[in-house]
Amino acid sequence: MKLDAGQIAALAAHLEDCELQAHDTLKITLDHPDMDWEDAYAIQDEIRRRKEARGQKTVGLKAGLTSFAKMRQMGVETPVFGFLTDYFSVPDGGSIDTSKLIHPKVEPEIAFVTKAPLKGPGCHIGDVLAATDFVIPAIEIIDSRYRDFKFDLKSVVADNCSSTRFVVGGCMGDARALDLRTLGIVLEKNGEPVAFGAGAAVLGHPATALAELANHLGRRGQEIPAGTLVLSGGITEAVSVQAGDSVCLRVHGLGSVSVHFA
Ligand code: OOG
Ligand code: MG
Repeated sequence: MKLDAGQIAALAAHLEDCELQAHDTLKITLDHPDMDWEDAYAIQDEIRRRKEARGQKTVGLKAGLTSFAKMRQMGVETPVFGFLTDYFSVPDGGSIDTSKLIHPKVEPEIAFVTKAPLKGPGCHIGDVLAATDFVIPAIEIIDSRYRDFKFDLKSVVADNCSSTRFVVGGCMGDARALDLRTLGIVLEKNGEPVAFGAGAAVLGHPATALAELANHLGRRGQEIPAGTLVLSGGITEAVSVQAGDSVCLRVHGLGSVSVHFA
């Protein structure tokens, strides 16, 4: 680690304040060019600790930058991992107040819910499928706290991977019966199809994202517990939204999930 405990705490407070007050900031690596991966995850962990200390519950985990479309869009090459807090969860068909957000974008995703713990190292797709209770369509809303979504990997990890809201809905799918690679998706904004894809866009198979998350946690002595909701990452590029927009994600055989921005 290159930062001390005081710097970690101050950067976590700064980034969380930006989230809670919906104002942007410059990427933190400009002032801390030497910060390393451990520092970045320590800042994210401190944001999680701050929320939990206020009584907010961590309700899920996420992998991000897992599709080539997302990696190309953001100019990065490695997946990143974050957490989901209780107030991020929006019901299917619900409404999101854009005045609480900076510059939201939506992502079509496949969410997994586990029924057994997943612990790396050595976790692979087979382990993930065996430990999956069901999969379900999800729209993730991301809102980088960095000006114009301009960041590098360490800055985005510290910022809890731009997490802000998520919606799950539609039908539960059985990962044993579905071919998640050919699972087709259509993302609609205001009734117009704006992005298309299939599960294979996420690291060849979306279960790989959970295997990589379990291996990442395993290196830190942690695991994905049983009963965890995990977002496996945007299948297509993220799409900007503003007040007045409605978004619907249709997933082949698993129905649809939608959300409105007010
Ligand atoms: C980082 C978060 C990316 C995904 O699904 O790829 C993410 C960002 O692009 O701001 O959640
Ligand atoms: Mg995402």
